[in-house]
Amino acid sequence: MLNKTTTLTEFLLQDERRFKKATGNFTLLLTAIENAVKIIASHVKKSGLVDILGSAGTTNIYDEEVQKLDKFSNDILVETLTKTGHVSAIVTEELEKPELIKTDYGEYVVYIDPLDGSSNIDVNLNVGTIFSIHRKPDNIKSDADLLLKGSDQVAAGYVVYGPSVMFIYTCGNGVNGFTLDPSIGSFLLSHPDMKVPETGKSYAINESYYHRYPEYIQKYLDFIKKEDEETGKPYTLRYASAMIADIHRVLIKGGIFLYPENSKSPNGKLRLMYEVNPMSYIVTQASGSATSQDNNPLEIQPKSLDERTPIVLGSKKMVSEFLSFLK
Ligand code: AHM
Ligand code: MG
Repeated sequence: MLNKTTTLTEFLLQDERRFKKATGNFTLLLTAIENAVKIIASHVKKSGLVDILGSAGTTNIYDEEVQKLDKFSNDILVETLTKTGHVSAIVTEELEKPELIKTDYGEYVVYIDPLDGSSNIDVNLNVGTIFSIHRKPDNIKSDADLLLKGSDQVAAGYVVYGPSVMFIYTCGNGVNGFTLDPSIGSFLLSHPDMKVPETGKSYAINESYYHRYPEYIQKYLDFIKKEDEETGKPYTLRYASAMIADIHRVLIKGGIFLYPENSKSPNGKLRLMYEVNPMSYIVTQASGSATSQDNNPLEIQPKSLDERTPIVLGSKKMVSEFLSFLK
Protein backbone atom coordinates (compact mmCIF):
# COMPACT_ATOMS: atom_id res chain seq x y z
CA MET A 1 0.00 0.00 0.00
CA LEU A 2 1.23 3.49 -0.88
CA ASN A 3 0.82 6.34 1.59
CA LYS A 4 2.67 9.40 2.88
CA THR A 5 5.11 7.31 4.88
CA THR A 6 6.14 5.32 1.80
CA THR A 7 9.83 5.90 1.18
CA LEU A 8 11.36 6.17 -2.27
CA THR A 9 13.06 2.79 -1.77
CA GLU A 10 9.78 1.11 -0.77
CA PHE A 11 8.07 2.74 -3.74
CA LEU A 12 10.71 1.47 -6.16
CA LEU A 13 10.47 -2.05 -4.77
CA GLN A 14 6.66 -2.00 -5.08
CA ASP A 15 7.02 -0.68 -8.63
CA GLU A 16 9.26 -3.61 -9.41
CA ARG A 17 6.48 -5.97 -8.36
CA ARG A 18 3.59 -3.96 -9.87
CA PHE A 19 5.00 -3.46 -13.34
CA LYS A 20 7.33 -6.45 -13.48
CA LYS A 21 9.49 -4.62 -16.00
CA ALA A 22 11.88 -3.15 -13.45
CA THR A 23 14.52 -5.43 -11.99
CA GLY A 24 16.54 -5.35 -8.79
CA ASN A 25 19.42 -3.90 -10.81
CA PHE A 26 17.30 -0.98 -11.96
CA THR A 27 16.19 -0.32 -8.38
CA LEU A 28 19.82 -0.39 -7.30
CA LEU A 29 20.67 2.20 -9.94
CA LEU A 30 17.87 4.51 -8.77
CA THR A 31 19.01 4.03 -5.18
CA ALA A 32 22.53 5.08 -6.23
CA ILE A 33 21.08 8.29 -7.70
CA GLU A 34 19.07 8.80 -4.50
CA ASN A 35 22.20 8.45 -2.37
CA ALA A 36 24.22 10.80 -4.58
CA VAL A 37 21.56 13.52 -4.56
CA LYS A 38 21.30 13.37 -0.77
CA ILE A 39 25.03 14.10 -0.59
CA ILE A 40 24.68 16.91 -3.16
CA ALA A 41 21.73 18.35 -1.19
CA SER A 42 23.81 18.57 1.96
CA HIS A 43 26.59 20.36 0.05
CA VAL A 44 24.15 22.76 -1.64
CA LYS A 45 22.97 23.73 1.86
CA LYS A 46 26.52 24.66 2.82
CA SER A 47 27.24 26.54 -0.42
CA GLY A 48 26.76 29.98 1.18
CA LEU A 49 29.59 29.15 3.56
CA VAL A 50 32.08 28.88 0.73
CA ASP A 51 33.76 32.18 1.70
CA ILE A 52 34.31 30.86 5.19
CA LEU A 53 35.21 27.32 4.26
CA GLY A 54 37.25 28.24 1.15
CA SER A 55 36.36 29.02 -2.45
CA ALA A 56 36.65 26.67 -5.43
CA GLY A 57 40.22 25.80 -6.35
CA THR A 58 41.54 26.58 -2.84
CA THR A 59 41.75 24.58 0.36
CA ASN A 60 39.31 25.14 3.20
CA ILE A 61 40.00 25.67 6.90
CA TYR A 62 40.35 21.90 7.26
CA ASP A 63 42.99 21.87 4.50
CA GLU A 64 40.63 20.03 2.18
CA GLU A 65 40.47 20.78 -1.54
CA VAL A 66 37.29 22.79 -2.29
CA GLN A 67 35.56 21.90 -5.55
CA LYS A 68 33.02 23.90 -7.48
CA LEU A 69 29.58 22.57 -6.65
CA ASP A 70 28.79 21.59 -10.24
CA LYS A 71 32.00 19.57 -10.52
CA PHE A 72 31.39 18.04 -7.10
CA SER A 73 27.83 17.03 -8.10
CA ASN A 74 29.09 15.54 -11.34
CA ASP A 75 31.82 13.52 -9.65
CA ILE A 76 29.63 12.13 -6.91
CA LEU A 77 26.94 11.01 -9.38
CA VAL A 78 29.49 9.41 -11.70
CA GLU A 79 31.27 7.64 -8.85
CA THR A 80 28.08 6.36 -7.23
CA LEU A 81 26.59 5.14 -10.51
CA THR A 82 29.82 3.50 -11.67
CA LYS A 83 30.01 1.56 -8.40
CA THR A 84 26.62 -0.12 -9.03
CA GLY A 85 28.13 -2.14 -11.88
CA HIS A 86 24.92 -1.69 -13.87
CA VAL A 87 25.81 1.35 -15.99
CA SER A 88 27.64 1.02 -19.30
CA ALA A 89 27.96 4.72 -20.02
CA ILE A 90 27.35 7.98 -18.19
CA VAL A 91 27.07 11.14 -20.25
CA THR A 92 26.99 14.37 -18.26
CA GLU A 93 26.66 18.07 -19.01
CA GLU A 94 29.24 19.19 -16.52
CA LEU A 95 30.45 22.77 -17.13
CA GLU A 96 29.07 23.22 -20.66
CA LYS A 97 30.87 20.25 -22.20
CA PRO A 98 29.66 16.69 -22.09
CA GLU A 99 31.80 14.22 -20.28
CA LEU A 100 31.58 10.58 -21.28
CA ILE A 101 32.54 7.76 -18.96
CA LYS A 102 32.32 4.26 -20.44
CA THR A 103 32.57 0.93 -18.69
CA ASP A 104 32.60 -2.64 -19.98
CA TYR A 105 29.65 -3.78 -17.92
CA GLY A 106 26.07 -2.81 -17.15
CA GLU A 107 22.65 -2.74 -18.75
CA TYR A 108 21.90 0.98 -18.66
CA VAL A 109 23.09 4.31 -20.03
CA VAL A 110 22.48 7.43 -17.93
CA TYR A 111 22.42 11.08 -19.07
CA ILE A 112 22.79 13.71 -16.36
CA ASP A 113 22.69 17.45 -15.87
CA PRO A 114 24.39 17.34 -12.44
CA LEU A 115 23.56 20.90 -11.34
CA ASP A 116 21.00 22.68 -13.48
CA GLY A 117 20.75 26.42 -12.92
CA SER A 118 24.19 26.50 -11.33
CA SER A 119 24.44 30.31 -11.74
CA ASN A 120 21.76 30.46 -9.00
CA ILE A 121 24.24 29.07 -6.48
CA ASP A 122 25.96 32.45 -6.04
CA VAL A 123 22.65 34.08 -5.09
CA ASN A 124 21.34 31.27 -2.89
CA LEU A 125 18.46 30.27 -5.18
CA ASN A 126 17.11 27.00 -6.58
CA VAL A 127 19.28 24.49 -8.39
CA GLY A 128 18.65 20.87 -9.26
CA THR A 129 19.82 17.60 -10.80
CA ILE A 130 18.21 16.08 -13.91
CA PHE A 131 18.64 12.45 -15.06
CA SER A 132 17.49 10.26 -17.90
CA ILE A 133 17.95 6.47 -18.02
CA HIS A 134 18.06 4.33 -21.17
CA ARG A 135 18.61 0.66 -21.70
CA LYS A 136 22.12 0.08 -23.08
CA PRO A 137 22.22 -0.23 -26.88
CA ASP A 138 23.35 -3.68 -28.07
CA ASN A 139 26.82 -2.66 -28.98
CA ILE A 140 28.50 0.58 -27.89
CA LYS A 141 31.37 1.05 -30.31
CA SER A 142 31.52 4.83 -30.41
CA ASP A 143 29.79 7.91 -28.98
CA ALA A 144 27.43 7.83 -31.96
CA ASP A 145 25.86 4.68 -30.48
CA LEU A 146 24.77 6.75 -27.49
CA LEU A 147 22.66 9.17 -29.55
CA LEU A 148 19.38 7.72 -28.27
CA LYS A 149 15.95 9.25 -28.77
CA GLY A 150 13.96 10.53 -25.79
CA SER A 151 11.15 8.09 -26.56
CA ASP A 152 13.55 5.27 -25.64
CA GLN A 153 13.96 6.47 -22.04
CA VAL A 154 13.03 3.88 -19.43
CA ALA A 155 12.99 6.42 -16.62
CA ALA A 156 13.69 10.07 -15.93
CA GLY A 157 13.63 12.36 -12.95
CA TYR A 158 14.84 15.52 -11.37
CA VAL A 159 15.71 16.71 -7.89
CA VAL A 160 15.05 20.27 -6.74
CA TYR A 161 17.28 21.62 -3.98
CA GLY A 162 14.80 24.20 -2.72
CA PRO A 163 13.42 25.07 0.72
CA SER A 164 12.92 21.32 0.86
CA VAL A 165 14.56 18.72 -1.36
CA MET A 166 12.20 16.99 -3.80
CA PHE A 167 12.76 13.95 -6.00
CA ILE A 168 10.38 13.73 -8.98
CA TYR A 169 10.40 10.50 -10.93
CA THR A 170 8.73 8.61 -13.76
CA CYS A 171 9.34 5.20 -15.29
CA GLY A 172 6.45 5.55 -17.73
CA ASN A 173 3.59 4.90 -15.31
CA GLY A 174 2.82 8.45 -14.23
CA VAL A 175 4.89 10.83 -12.13
CA ASN A 176 5.48 10.67 -8.39
CA GLY A 177 7.10 13.22 -6.10
CA PHE A 178 9.03 12.54 -2.89
CA THR A 179 10.17 15.06 -0.29
CA LEU A 180 13.29 14.53 1.80
CA ASP A 181 12.50 14.33 5.49
CA PRO A 182 15.80 15.57 6.94
CA SER A 183 15.03 14.15 10.37
CA ILE A 184 15.11 10.56 9.07
CA GLY A 185 17.16 11.12 5.90
CA SER A 186 14.54 9.50 3.61
CA PHE A 187 12.51 10.68 0.65
CA LEU A 188 8.79 10.21 1.45
CA LEU A 189 5.98 9.98 -1.11
CA SER A 190 4.50 13.47 -0.70
CA HIS A 191 3.07 14.02 -4.22
CA PRO A 192 1.61 10.76 -5.61
CA ASP A 193 0.47 10.66 -9.25
CA MET A 194 1.30 14.27 -10.12
CA LYS A 195 -0.72 15.92 -12.90
CA VAL A 196 0.04 19.20 -14.64
CA PRO A 197 -3.18 21.28 -14.37
CA GLU A 198 -4.86 21.62 -17.81
CA THR A 199 -4.21 25.34 -17.74
CA GLY A 200 -2.40 27.81 -15.53
CA LYS A 201 -1.72 31.48 -14.96
CA SER A 202 2.01 31.88 -15.40
CA TYR A 203 4.60 31.84 -18.19
CA ALA A 204 8.37 31.48 -17.94
CA ILE A 205 10.66 32.77 -20.68
CA ASN A 206 13.72 35.02 -20.88
CA GLU A 207 11.85 38.09 -22.15
CA SER A 208 15.01 40.15 -22.50
CA TYR A 209 15.53 38.31 -25.82
CA TYR A 210 12.21 39.68 -27.15
CA HIS A 211 13.85 41.38 -30.14
CA ARG A 212 15.86 38.25 -30.94
CA TYR A 213 12.80 36.00 -31.06
CA PRO A 214 11.07 35.19 -34.36
CA GLU A 215 7.91 37.14 -35.10
CA TYR A 216 5.54 34.34 -34.05
CA ILE A 217 7.06 34.28 -30.54
CA GLN A 218 6.86 38.07 -30.28
CA LYS A 219 3.16 37.92 -31.31
CA TYR A 220 2.52 35.19 -28.76
CA LEU A 221 4.19 37.23 -26.00
CA ASP A 222 2.16 40.32 -26.92
CA PHE A 223 -1.01 38.22 -26.89
CA ILE A 224 -0.55 36.65 -23.45
CA LYS A 225 0.00 40.07 -21.90
CA LYS A 226 -3.28 41.47 -23.19
CA GLU A 227 -6.09 41.84 -20.67
CA ASP A 228 -8.70 39.03 -21.07
CA GLU A 229 -10.69 38.06 -17.99
CA GLU A 230 -12.17 34.92 -19.51
CA THR A 231 -8.83 33.25 -20.15
CA GLY A 232 -7.05 34.78 -17.15
CA LYS A 233 -4.74 37.07 -19.13
CA PRO A 234 -2.36 38.68 -18.74
CA TYR A 235 -0.45 35.62 -17.62
CA THR A 236 2.00 36.31 -14.84
CA LEU A 237 5.72 36.13 -15.58
CA ARG A 238 7.70 33.76 -13.33
CA TYR A 239 11.29 33.08 -14.40
CA ALA A 240 13.74 31.34 -12.09
CA SER A 241 16.69 31.10 -14.52
CA ALA A 242 16.77 27.42 -13.63
CA MET A 243 14.67 25.17 -15.84
CA ILE A 244 14.23 22.80 -12.99
CA ALA A 245 12.50 25.39 -10.79
CA ASP A 246 10.35 26.76 -13.62
CA ILE A 247 9.15 23.30 -14.62
CA HIS A 248 8.56 22.26 -11.04
CA ARG A 249 6.19 25.24 -10.72
CA VAL A 250 4.42 24.15 -13.93
CA LEU A 251 4.07 20.59 -12.65
CA ILE A 252 2.44 21.76 -9.46
CA LYS A 253 0.51 24.87 -10.45
CA GLY A 254 0.22 24.68 -14.24
CA GLY A 255 1.67 27.24 -16.64
CA ILE A 256 4.01 27.30 -19.61
CA PHE A 257 7.81 27.26 -19.89
CA LEU A 258 9.55 28.38 -23.09
CA TYR A 259 13.15 28.36 -24.22
CA PRO A 260 12.68 28.96 -27.95
CA GLU A 261 15.05 29.65 -30.80
CA ASN A 262 16.39 33.20 -31.07
CA SER A 263 18.63 35.03 -33.55
CA LYS A 264 21.75 34.49 -31.42
CA SER A 265 20.92 30.87 -30.52
CA PRO A 266 19.00 29.32 -33.43
CA ASN A 267 18.41 26.13 -31.43
CA GLY A 268 17.78 27.80 -28.09
CA LYS A 269 20.04 26.93 -25.16
CA LEU A 270 18.72 23.77 -23.59
CA ARG A 271 20.35 20.42 -24.30
CA LEU A 272 18.23 17.71 -25.85
CA MET A 273 19.70 14.77 -23.99
CA TYR A 274 20.20 16.17 -20.48
CA GLU A 275 17.40 18.69 -20.12
CA VAL A 276 14.77 18.54 -22.86
CA ASN A 277 14.27 14.76 -23.07
CA PRO A 278 13.91 14.01 -19.35
CA MET A 279 11.75 17.08 -18.68
CA SER A 280 9.52 16.37 -21.71
CA TYR A 281 9.08 12.77 -20.58
CA ILE A 282 8.13 13.87 -17.05
CA VAL A 283 5.72 16.62 -18.17
CA THR A 284 3.96 14.40 -20.73
CA GLN A 285 3.75 11.54 -18.21
CA ALA A 286 1.99 14.04 -15.92
CA SER A 287 -0.60 14.83 -18.65
CA GLY A 288 1.12 18.04 -19.79
CA SER A 289 2.45 18.81 -23.30
CA ALA A 290 5.89 19.32 -24.80
CA THR A 291 6.82 20.67 -28.21
CA SER A 292 10.02 21.59 -30.00
CA GLN A 293 8.74 24.04 -32.59
CA ASP A 294 6.10 21.72 -34.04
CA ASN A 295 7.89 18.45 -33.31
CA ASN A 296 7.61 15.97 -30.51
CA PRO A 297 10.94 16.48 -28.70
CA LEU A 298 10.98 12.83 -27.67
CA GLU A 299 11.10 11.79 -31.33
CA ILE A 300 14.08 13.96 -32.30
CA GLN A 301 17.04 11.84 -33.41
CA PRO A 302 20.06 13.48 -31.71
CA LYS A 303 23.06 14.16 -33.93
CA SER A 304 25.46 15.00 -31.12
CA LEU A 305 25.56 14.46 -27.37
CA ASP A 306 25.43 18.18 -26.63
CA GLU A 307 22.76 19.07 -29.20
CA ARG A 308 20.47 21.96 -28.23
CA THR A 309 16.84 22.25 -29.19
CA PRO A 310 14.04 24.83 -28.79
CA ILE A 311 11.47 23.70 -26.21
CA VAL A 312 8.04 24.69 -24.92
CA LEU A 313 6.50 22.69 -22.08
CA GLY A 314 3.52 22.94 -19.80
CA SER A 315 -0.24 22.82 -19.35
CA LYS A 316 -1.98 21.20 -22.34
CA LYS A 317 -4.27 24.15 -23.11
CA MET A 318 -1.47 26.69 -22.86
CA VAL A 319 0.85 24.73 -25.14
CA SER A 320 -1.89 24.33 -27.74
CA GLU A 321 -2.60 28.09 -27.52
CA PHE A 322 1.12 28.67 -28.16
CA LEU A 323 1.09 26.26 -31.12
CA SER A 324 -1.70 28.26 -32.79
CA PHE A 325 0.88 31.05 -33.26
CA LEU A 326 3.34 28.72 -34.95
CA LYS A 327 0.95 27.88 -37.78
P1 AHM B 1 22.91 25.35 -16.94
O1 AHM B 1 22.60 23.87 -17.12
O2 AHM B 1 24.30 25.70 -17.36
O3 AHM B 1 22.57 25.81 -15.58
O4 AHM B 1 22.01 26.17 -18.02
C1 AHM B 1 20.67 25.88 -18.22
C2 AHM B 1 19.82 26.96 -17.57
C3 AHM B 1 18.38 26.50 -17.47
O5 AHM B 1 18.16 25.91 -16.24
C4 AHM B 1 17.63 27.80 -17.61
O6 AHM B 1 16.33 27.57 -18.07
C5 AHM B 1 18.46 28.55 -18.60
O7 AHM B 1 19.79 28.10 -18.40
C6 AHM B 1 18.45 30.05 -18.41
O8 AHM B 1 19.15 30.64 -19.44
P2 AHM B 1 19.09 32.24 -19.76
O9 AHM B 1 20.00 32.87 -18.79
O10 AHM B 1 19.54 32.37 -21.18
O11 AHM B 1 17.65 32.68 -19.57
MG1 MG C 1 21.09 22.67 -17.15
